[in-house]
Amino acid sequence: MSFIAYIALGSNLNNPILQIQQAFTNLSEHPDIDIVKTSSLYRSEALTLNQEPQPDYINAVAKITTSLSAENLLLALNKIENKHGRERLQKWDARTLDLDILLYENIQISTEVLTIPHPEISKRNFVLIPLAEIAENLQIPIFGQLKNLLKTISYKGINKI
Ligand code: ROI
Repeated sequence: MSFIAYIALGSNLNNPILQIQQAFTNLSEHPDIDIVKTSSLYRSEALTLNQEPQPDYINAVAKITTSLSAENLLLALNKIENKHGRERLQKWDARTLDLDILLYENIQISTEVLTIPHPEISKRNFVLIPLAEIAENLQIPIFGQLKNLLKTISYKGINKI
């Protein structure tokens, strides 16, 4: 069986452009993951808690197919993050690499470790704008049409690179 999923990539430490490019390579080299499409890379102002300053992020998204369950896909993504020296300090800290499952088929899951669709998907321009580049007609469980979500976000502070 092969399942469609969308992954968000983000980095704002240690050469973020290279981190994202290498993460695409890591995903494509995984035996149970195939990349179908990748978005451009975007430079985006950090969204932070209490506007504490952080370096800009590089963000992108990928459409993949995988034989892994959502839980095992998360474990595979965590392994790739760890290869990139990701340290889990605090939720809103700067990071070398963040890989989030945005969507997995049309499932809805909410456990301690995994919530799909990603709960912040509808608010984040650095997710929705690259997603629109590769899947403009996407229908997102709970949140609705991507096209409608795009009408509600700011286009400031994000640039395709
Ligand atoms: N801000 C931007 N612009 N991009 C991210 O990927 C990102 N990731 C995060 C927080 C700290 C919420 N801010 C971000 O985890």
